[in-house]
Amino acid sequence: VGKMAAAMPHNPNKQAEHGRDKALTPPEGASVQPPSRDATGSTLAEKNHTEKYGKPAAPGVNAAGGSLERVRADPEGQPLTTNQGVRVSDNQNSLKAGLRGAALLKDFVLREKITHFDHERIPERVVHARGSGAHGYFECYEPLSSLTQASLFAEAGKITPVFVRFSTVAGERGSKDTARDVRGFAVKFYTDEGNWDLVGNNMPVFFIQDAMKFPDLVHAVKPEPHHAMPQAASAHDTYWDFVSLMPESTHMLMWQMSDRAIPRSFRMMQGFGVHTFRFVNAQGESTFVKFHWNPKLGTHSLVWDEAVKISGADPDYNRRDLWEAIESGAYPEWELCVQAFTEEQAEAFSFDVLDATKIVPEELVPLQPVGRMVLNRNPDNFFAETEQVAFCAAHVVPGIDFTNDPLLAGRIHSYVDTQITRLGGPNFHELPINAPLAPVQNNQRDGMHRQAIHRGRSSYEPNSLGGGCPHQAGTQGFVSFPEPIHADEVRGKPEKFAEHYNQAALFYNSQTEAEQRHIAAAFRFELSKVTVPAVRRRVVSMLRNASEELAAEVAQGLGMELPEAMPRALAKTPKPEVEVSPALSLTARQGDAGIQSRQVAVLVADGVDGAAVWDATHALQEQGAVVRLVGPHIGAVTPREGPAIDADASLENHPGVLFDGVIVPGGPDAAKRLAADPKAREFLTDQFLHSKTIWASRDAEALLRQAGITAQDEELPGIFVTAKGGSKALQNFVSALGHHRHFERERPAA
Ligand code: HDD
Repeated sequence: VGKMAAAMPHNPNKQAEHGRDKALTPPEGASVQPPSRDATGSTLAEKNHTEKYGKPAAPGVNAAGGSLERVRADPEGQPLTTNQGVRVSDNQNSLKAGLRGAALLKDFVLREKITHFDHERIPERVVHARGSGAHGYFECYEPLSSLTQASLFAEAGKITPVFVRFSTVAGERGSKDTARDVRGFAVKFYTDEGNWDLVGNNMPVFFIQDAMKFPDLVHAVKPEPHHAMPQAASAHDTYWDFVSLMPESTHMLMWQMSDRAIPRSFRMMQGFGVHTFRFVNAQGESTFVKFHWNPKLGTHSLVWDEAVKISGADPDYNRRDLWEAIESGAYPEWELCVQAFTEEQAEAFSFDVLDATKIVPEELVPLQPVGRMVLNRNPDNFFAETEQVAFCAAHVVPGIDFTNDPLLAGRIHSYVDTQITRLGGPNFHELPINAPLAPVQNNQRDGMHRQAIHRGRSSYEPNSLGGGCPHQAGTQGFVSFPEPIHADEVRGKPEKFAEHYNQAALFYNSQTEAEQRHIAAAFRFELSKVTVPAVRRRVVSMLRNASEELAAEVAQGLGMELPEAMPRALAKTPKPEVEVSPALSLTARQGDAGIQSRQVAVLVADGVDGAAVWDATHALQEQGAVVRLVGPHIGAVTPREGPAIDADASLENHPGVLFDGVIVPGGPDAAKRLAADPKAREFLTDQFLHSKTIWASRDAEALLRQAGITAQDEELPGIFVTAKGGSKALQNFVSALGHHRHFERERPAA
């Protein structure tokens, strides 16, 4: 019997199992082989090693730390096993008492599999639940030792590995990418003196001044508690109720209602440390510092109508963009800049630098570039890396310290605390993505899921039984900046914190006309979703203190009388140093990358001018654009002459909102087919309304007219209608595409 069981371990009549052999075996050539994993990795992006990825842990380094290679699991050529490494013979059928009999309790293979599955989910982040991550490196330009002893800034050319996570704030883990929201911009630097997390946003200010209000803010913006709506949206009663009672939020509201809240790409947005931090040099001297990340591709955004449509067409829009750019080798890059200023300078400012609702205008303290960050590798596994990464505003390294910003103080507590629930215990620092490259040694012990195997008898300090180790590092370690303090313990705010409108006005007044129009439209949209008129009135009364023009426009858009301005907290408003700052407009940073990684659609249908399709496609690809051939359906399209064209996208699965520009090549038959297709018309209408670049053959005139593009419109910027193709026309298209959008032609109602 024993022998028989070994030869026929399952159903003795295995071949007869219903549908077994044919249904589960893909025909030859129809299965995808995993990429072969050689020493350099499997994908282009993987070939770019970072130290975190490529090297074994140094002796003495935390057992969980160091190289991620150590924990990578590749199934290639491997049999399926249980978690105990026992090979699984049959992954289709549970163990039963007879083919039609009851399942057996002793089926440990089934039970292990189901039990593990039952516990696959962990709690999502209470805010910033939806995010996308990438690996890369930071490179220091010049030694910054006069300002800071932080080792990552110690030498020109010094490389420090990083992991970055971008996120929306309010939406749940599965929510859309293009919600109107702040974007998180969190960077973990694995420096050789420990991890530094710069946990910032794509906006340089915050809604509130004191961490005491953070739970209130988040409760107000999240879906309302009784019916859990709306998802990933601030356009609802409780949010506007709260912010309208918190006039300190006015400045942040300007940013949040601006196009910055709907970035075209994570790769095209700025990042900010928000708070004022301290640099501390080796002599113990401190300088205040603000951190800025400026994207090489420039700052570019969507327009609202487009964002709304993208959320249906591709809810993963920003995540996909980041992933595909890195896979294709178009590595996103940012320059890190600092604004460094002394406490004495700060004393003289009309605002308080400890107030996170205020910026330090660049005109007051210029930006100093200190290094660059390149993201060059996608994570191997979303959960292990992007989901389990734990950022913490308290993670600083020698040379970087806090200030007394009361919002920052709460953060120093909150981030570690939240991981204990989210990641299930106090040892989350040992997860490979969180573990530092620097050695970890201390007497913290045990707890859920401990990985390190601590050796020796002593887990206390001082000790003599362990040779006194690990010993404290004295001045070689992190020394908190010894800020002198002479004060009473109070609950309250300094007086400058009470001025809420100067910088809201500064922001609004520094925007271009189109940006101002979009801000007014955003307030109108959001407040039109508010069902309580008193809340709408309170917001508009607040706006009057920032901009009468904006308040009037919003009031008109909401069909309401202009209310009285909200009383100000300060009797006398301090005069701001700067009243207009061009750097605050998105147009200030257009980037220098031309059309690299821009998405262009070439519309194709039977009868299209094949030569024109390929000329345009190849020329654009040469300049780094991503070209998709979009047809009425995917697959073969028959051109006027030449071989069939393989459309890789369709008007249905890739609508116009997913592209930065469109080309409609010649071919009267193709043009006629497209003009008769409502989806092609909508494609062009959206491209036109969203101020994108359009180049169409004269053959496509009927399509243009159907899309609402008149003969006069053809004269507008970013629209080219030509009888023939040719390099001049192509050049015009490329240079217009490089401008991103042509808001000059925007119709005010858009
Ligand atoms: Fe926060 C996550 C950024 C104020 C408490 N925050 C979180 C993330 C970012 C920020 C980017 C996501 C990190 C990731 O990708 O995992 N938060 C900010 C900025 C703030 C800010 C720029 C203001 C300047 N946050 C703030 C306050 C508190 C928190 C005042 C609490 C007192 N934040 C959290 C948190 C989160 C978080 C609850 C949720 C998940 C996590 O930490 O890991 O602890």
